[in-house]
Amino acid sequence: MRIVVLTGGIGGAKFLVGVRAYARRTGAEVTAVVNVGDDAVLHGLRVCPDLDSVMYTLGGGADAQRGWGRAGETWAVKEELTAYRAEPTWFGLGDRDIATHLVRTTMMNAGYPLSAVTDALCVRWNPGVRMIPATDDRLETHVVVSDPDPAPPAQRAIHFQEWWVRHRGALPTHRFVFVGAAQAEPAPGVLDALAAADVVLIAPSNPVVSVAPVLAVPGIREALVGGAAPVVGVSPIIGDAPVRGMADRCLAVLDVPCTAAAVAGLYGSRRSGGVLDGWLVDPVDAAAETDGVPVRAVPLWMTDETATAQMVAAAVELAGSVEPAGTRPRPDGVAR
Ligand code: FO1
Repeated sequence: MRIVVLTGGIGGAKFLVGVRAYARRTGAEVTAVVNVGDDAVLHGLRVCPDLDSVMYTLGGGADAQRGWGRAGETWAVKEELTAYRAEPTWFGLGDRDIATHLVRTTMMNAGYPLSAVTDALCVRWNPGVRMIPATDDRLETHVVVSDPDPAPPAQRAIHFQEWWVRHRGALPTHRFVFVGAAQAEPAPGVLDALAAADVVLIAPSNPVVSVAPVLAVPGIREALVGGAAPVVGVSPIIGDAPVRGMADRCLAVLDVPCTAAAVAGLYGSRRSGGVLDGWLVDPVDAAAETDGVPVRAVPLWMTDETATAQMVAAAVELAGSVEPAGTRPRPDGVAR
C-alpha cells in the first residue's frame, strides 16, 4: 500500500511518527509532502521549520518538549548574534540546528533544489518515510496585519515567522498570502506519489498555514480532487480547541469557527469540489456535521506512537470504506 501524507507543523511531524509505525507493521510505503510556507531566510540561512520538524522528529533528533529544533541544543551563536544586535533576535537558531541550515544553504547556493537538499539531509537522519517539499519554488506565507498604534491603522505584510514567533499572532490580522504560490510547481515526485497513492492522508496540521499552502501549489489540490485515491483528513481540532499551536487564531482570521466540522468544511467534500472523502474526528466531536463527508470518531490524542498508529489505522480503514467521488478506473483497469 502507498500512503501519501500532506503535512506541516509540529502536529504533522508527530502524526507521521504514527504513519511510519503503521507502515512498518503493514509494509506500506509512505511519502510525506511537506509545507514550505513557513520557510524563511534568516541571518543569510534558509530555515525550513516544517521539513526540519519531520526530519528531526522521525530521525530521533528533535527536542520533544519544544517540538522544533534539536534535542540537547545550545545557543552560543544566538547569544553572539544578540550581542551584535543582529536582527532578528526574536527567532532562536540553536547551534546544532544552524549546521542543518548551513548545509542546506550551501547546497542551495550551489544550485541544488530544496527537494535534493532534503534527500541529502535525510541520508543522515533516515526518517523512514520519503520527504518531499511541496515545491522547490519560492512559496512563503506572509500575513497582512495592521499596526494597532497609528491611526488610521496601516495594513502591512509580515513574514509568517514574525507573526507567529515575534507577535504570537497578537496583531490585528486580515489575511494570509502564499507569496509565489501561483508560479510554484509541485516538487519532483509529488504528483507521481499522489497518482500512485492508494490513500492520501491530510495530517492534523494547522489547516490555514500548514495544509493550505500545500494545496495552494498548482496541481496538488487538482491531484487530490481528480485522483483515484481516497483522501481522508484528520481533524486538528478536538472539542473546539486546537491540539496545539494557533489553529484557532488562524481560523478566526478566515472567520471559520474552531470546530472539527468547520475545518472539514474548509477542506470541502470531494462531492462538492473539495478534497475530502472521509474525516477522522475525536469522539468528543462525533456529531460533527460534515456536508456528507463520512466521519469516523476515534481518539485523536497523539499521546504516543501506538496511539497515533491506531489513528492512522482508523484513517486508512475509513479510506477503504469510502468510494472517492472522483473515482476513475486506475490505469491498470482496476476500478477502486
Ligand atoms: N518557534 C518559536 O516559537 N520560537 C523560535 O525562536 C523558533 C525558532 C525556530 C527555529 C528553527 C525552526 O525550524 C523552528 C523554529 N520555531 C520557533 C518554530 C517555528 O516557528 C514553527 O515550528 C513553525 O514555523 C510553525 O509550525
